[in-house]
Order: sequence, then structure tokens, then C-alpha cells
Amino acid sequence: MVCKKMLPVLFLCIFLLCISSIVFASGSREKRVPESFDIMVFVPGVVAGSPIYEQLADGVKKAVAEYSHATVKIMEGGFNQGEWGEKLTSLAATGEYEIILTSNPAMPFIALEVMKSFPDQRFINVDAYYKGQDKLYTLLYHQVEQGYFVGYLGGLVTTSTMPGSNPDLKIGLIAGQEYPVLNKMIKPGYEKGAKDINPGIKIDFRIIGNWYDANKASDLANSMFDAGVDIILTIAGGANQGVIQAAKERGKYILYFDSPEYNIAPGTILGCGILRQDKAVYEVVKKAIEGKLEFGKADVVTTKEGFVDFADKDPLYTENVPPDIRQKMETMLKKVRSGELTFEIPGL
Ligand code: RBF
Repeated sequence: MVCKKMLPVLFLCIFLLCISSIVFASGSREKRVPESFDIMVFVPGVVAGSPIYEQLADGVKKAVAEYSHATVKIMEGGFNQGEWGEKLTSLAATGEYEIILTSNPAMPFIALEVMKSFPDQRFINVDAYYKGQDKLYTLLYHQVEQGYFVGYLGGLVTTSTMPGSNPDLKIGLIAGQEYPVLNKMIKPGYEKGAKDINPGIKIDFRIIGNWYDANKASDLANSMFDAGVDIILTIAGGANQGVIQAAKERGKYILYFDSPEYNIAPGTILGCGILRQDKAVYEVVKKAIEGKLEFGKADVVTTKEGFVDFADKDPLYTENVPPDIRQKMETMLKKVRSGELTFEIPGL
């Protein structure tokens, strides 16, 4: 029992304790440095040789450089896709990252698995589509348009009298692996572009089985050239160089994807259907850092909005593609860029 005489002393002690804790708490709040915003980029593959991942790294670095409290680390997941889930799980398990940023259409499904164990981890997945998970934001490019641009040029080249073009109405597509965006967006866009030039054009479609085997890619390209193909769209990451090399040796042509890289093989690469993943990532990451990104949302961005295009301003395009073909490309490009010509976005 506390005796009555001691009560004022007790109240005074409690009062002093309250005051001191308020002063201490407010003092410590003033001293606290602003919280850092740490981003981990998980590259599902390797950066070098894959233009879409090179743009991912460029875009995030540019955004982070604008904020003193933001940091970025980039981790390459390698080509063993069976390990990606485990690697992503260990990143989420650290609890260190405000955002894990990744890129390709398969990644939302791997992220969803990780979220079962780490439900607070937020993910941004560009070049992908998944709606309605409130810790995941996705952004998809309208790749029917990107495929259409290069398919249209492929159609014009295969029906032309250019030195590498033969009378067969055949164009090629080589990809690292099959996936829904390729089968439902890129390939149908490519095919439609070519068939809008001549409905008799056939697509020779081959799969490498990975994103690095340049030797296998080169063998596939050579067998396609033997079968009468004169131009190939290559979507194969590091293996692209095998396709390009084969085309160079055979005097044939290449259509390139994602970045405007005519300089890799001038005169062989005739057209580049491009994405502005660097710009999209820059904008999305800035919004995330500023707390303005709407998680749970799935954006789809188009040519008209400036995120997909065909690189027709490069001097190597002008030098190597005949004027009548460029003229026809320009007429078509104007229509897509203005929104006069649009394509349906399929369910994935
Ligand atoms: N594209 C690349 O350029 N390099 C890659 O290593 C790569 N890996 C992929 C792995 C998976 C599982 C999937 C579904 C797609 C991959 N892509 C890769 C394709 C990429 O997402 C995109 O569709 C193409 O770059 C065309 O824009």
C-alpha cells in the first residue's frame, strides 16, 4: 500500500516521466533521417544481349538518380527458370526492399507464389499483365502493334526485288521460347502485317528453347533460309547474334525487336520494332517512390501513347531500305501513331 503522504511525490514522478518521454520522442523524431526507398531489380535472365532488360536497367537507374533517399540493386536471375522462384523468395525474405521490380510476362505468376509467404512485399512487373493483386502493379506493351510494324516491312521486303529477296513468299520468326504474349500478340501482329501486304505470305516459325544458344539459333536460321525465307524477325535475347550472323553470311535480312540497334549489322538489320521500356520504367519507378503508383492496376501502353514504335529515323534504315518501301511504311506508321489504325488487345 502507498501511504497518503507519498501520493503527491508519486504523481510528480509520473508527470516528469511523461514529460521526459514526450521530449525524448519528439527529439528523436527530429533527428531521424528520412526513410530510404530501396529497390531490387530482378532480371529474369541476363542483361547483356537482351535489349528489353538493358532498357529496364537504364530506366530504373535514371529514376533513382533523382532521389537522394532512393537506392537500386540489380540482380541477374540467370537462364535456369526453375531457380527464379527461389531467388525471388530470398529477396522478399530480406524484407529490405520497398519494391522488387522485374520484367517478362511469366514473372507475375512467380511473384504471386512468393507473395503467399511474404504478403507485404510489393512488386512492379513491366512487360507483363496481371490485374487485381493489391501488392502488384503490371505494365504491358501493345505488342500486336510492334509485331505488325515489322511484319509489314517483312511483307514489303519478301515481295520486293531487293538483292537478298527471293520469289518465295516466306518470312521467318525465331523466338527463345513460346509464351502467351508471343503466341497471342507478337506473332499474330507480325502475321497480319505481312498478310496486309500479300495474303499469300507464309510465316516460318521456330523456337530455340532458351534465350542464349546462338549456335542453335544460327542453325535454325540457316535451315529457314534454305527453305526460302529471306527475312527473319528474331526475339531471342543473347541468341539473336546467331540469327544475325547467319543472315549476314547468306546475304539475307533481319527484323529486330525492342531497341533500335541497326548498328549491330547495318544493311542486314532492315527494321526495328521498338518499345520504350526505359521510359515506362522511369515513369513507373518515379511514381512508386513518390507513393503515387496504383498497385493492383494493370496498364497497357500503345504506340499512340509513345511506348511502342518503329525506328524509322535512323540513317541506317534510310540508307538500306529502298524509298518505295519506306514510303509505304510511313503511310502505315502515320495511321497507327495517330490512332486511325488500331488492333484489339487479346485476353492473355
Ligand atoms: N527476352 C529477351 O530479350 N531475353 C530474355 O532472356 C528473355 N527471357 C524471357 C523469359 C520468359 C519466361 C519469357 C516469358 C519471356 C522472355 N523474354 C526474353 C521475352 C520478353 O519478355 C519480350 O517478350 C521480348 O523481349 C519481346 O519484346
